Amino acid sequence: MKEGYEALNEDTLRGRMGAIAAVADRLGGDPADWQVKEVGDGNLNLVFIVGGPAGSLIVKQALPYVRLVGDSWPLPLYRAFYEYQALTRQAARDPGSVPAIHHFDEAQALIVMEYLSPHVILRQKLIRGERVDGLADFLGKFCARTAFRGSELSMASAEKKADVALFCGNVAIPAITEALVFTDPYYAADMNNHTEGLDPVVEKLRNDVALKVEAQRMLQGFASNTETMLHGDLHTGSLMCTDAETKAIDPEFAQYGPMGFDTGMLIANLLMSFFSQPGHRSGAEMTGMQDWILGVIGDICRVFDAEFRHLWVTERTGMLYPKALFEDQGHDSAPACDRVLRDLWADAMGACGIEMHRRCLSLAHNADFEAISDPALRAPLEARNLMMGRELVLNRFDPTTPARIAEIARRHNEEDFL
Ligand code: SR1
Ligand code: MG
Repeated sequence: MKEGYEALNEDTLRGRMGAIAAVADRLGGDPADWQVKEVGDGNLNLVFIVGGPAGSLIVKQALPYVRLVGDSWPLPLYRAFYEYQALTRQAARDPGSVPAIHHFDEAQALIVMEYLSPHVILRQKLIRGERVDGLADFLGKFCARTAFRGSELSMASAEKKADVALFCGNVAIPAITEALVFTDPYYAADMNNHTEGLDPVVEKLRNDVALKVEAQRMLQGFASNTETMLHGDLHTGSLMCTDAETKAIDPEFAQYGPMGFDTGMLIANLLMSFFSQPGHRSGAEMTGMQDWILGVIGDICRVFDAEFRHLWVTERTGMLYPKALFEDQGHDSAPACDRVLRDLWADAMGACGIEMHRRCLSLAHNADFEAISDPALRAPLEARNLMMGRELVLNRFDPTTPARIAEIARRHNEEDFL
C-alpha cells in the first residue's frame, strides 16, 4: 500500500478534500457545510457524491481489498492509476464519452470527477423498463472509436507499445477477469454460486469439454493479444444515462486486449436484460421492452461497423494495413477491413457468450436476474441465457449479423431448458 494512504469516510472527506483547490473551488462555500454521501454500489470501491453551493462532484477511492468480499481478498490500489490513465485515453479517443476528471491523487488512489446528473446506471433503467434515446449510437461509436484509435491501425507503434508496457503493470485486475469471467464458470470454483434449480444446465455446461476448450482459447487471446486498450468491464453497470444521453464510467479493468472484447461484454449484458425482462414485467410492456433491447443490440452492431469502416478510410495511419500497401498501389483495402471485422466479431461473440455464463455462475452476478426474487421464475430465464451463451461461444466464427443475434435470442427465449 502507498505510504500515507487512508480510506476516506463521510466524516474525514470534508477536511481532506477541502484542502484541494480543484475541489474546493468547484464546490464553493465552507467545506464543513458540504453534503457528503457514500453511494458506491459496485464490487470494489468507495464512491462519494459531494455537494456544495457551487456544484457537486464525485470522489472515487480504491480500497485495498475487494469490497464485495472484504479484506480477505486484498487488491492493489494501483487500479485507480489505471482507471485515471484509461479515462484520459477514452476522453481523447471519443471526446465527451466519459466524465471529466478534476483531480487525481495516486497515493490516495483517488479520482475526483464530474458528477453525472440526472444520469442513472443503465442496468437500473433497463430493470425499470426505461429506454434511452441514442443509446446504440453512443455505444457503437464509443466501442469502434476506442477500439480503432487505441490500436496500431491508428496509433504510432512506439506510442502504442509504450502504452501496452504501461498497462502491463496492471496485473491484479485482469487476473480477476481471467478467473471470474473465463475460468470459474466452467467448474465448481470456491466463490461460485448459482440459482437453485439451475443444476441441469450448469452440469451440461461444465461437462461440455468443447465449450471449456473454446473458453480457454478466448482466455489465451485475452491474455496475449494486445490489439487495443479495452474498457475491460463494459457492462450496463458501467454506463450512466439520462433518457437521451449516455456516458461510460469505471474503466479500472482497462488493459490492452482483443478489439472485440468490450463490444461482446456489452452485448452480453443487454442480452441478459432481454432474457430477464419476464421477471420484471409482462404482456405488451415486456415484449415491447425485449424488442427494443434487440433493436439496440442490432443498431450497436450496425453503428460499430459503419464507424469502424469510416475510421479505416479516414484515420488508418498506423503500421497495420498501411495505405502504402493498398490504396497507393491502386488496391482496394475494403476486403482487408472485412477480414479484420470478421475476426473482431468472432472475438466479440465469444466474449459475449462467456460473459453471459459468468454473470449467472461465477462470483459477481448482475441485478437483472438477482432482482427476480423467486428462484422458480429466475432459473428458467437464466437457463435461456446460459444456453444462448454456449451457442455463441461454440459458433462464434459464424458471420455475426444483427439478424443472427436476434434470431438466436428469440429462439432461446421460447425454450424451457429445465
Ligand atoms: C471481485 S470483482 C467482480 C466483478 O466486479 C467488477 O465490476 C468486474 O465485473 C468484476 O468481474
Ligand atoms: Mg465497475
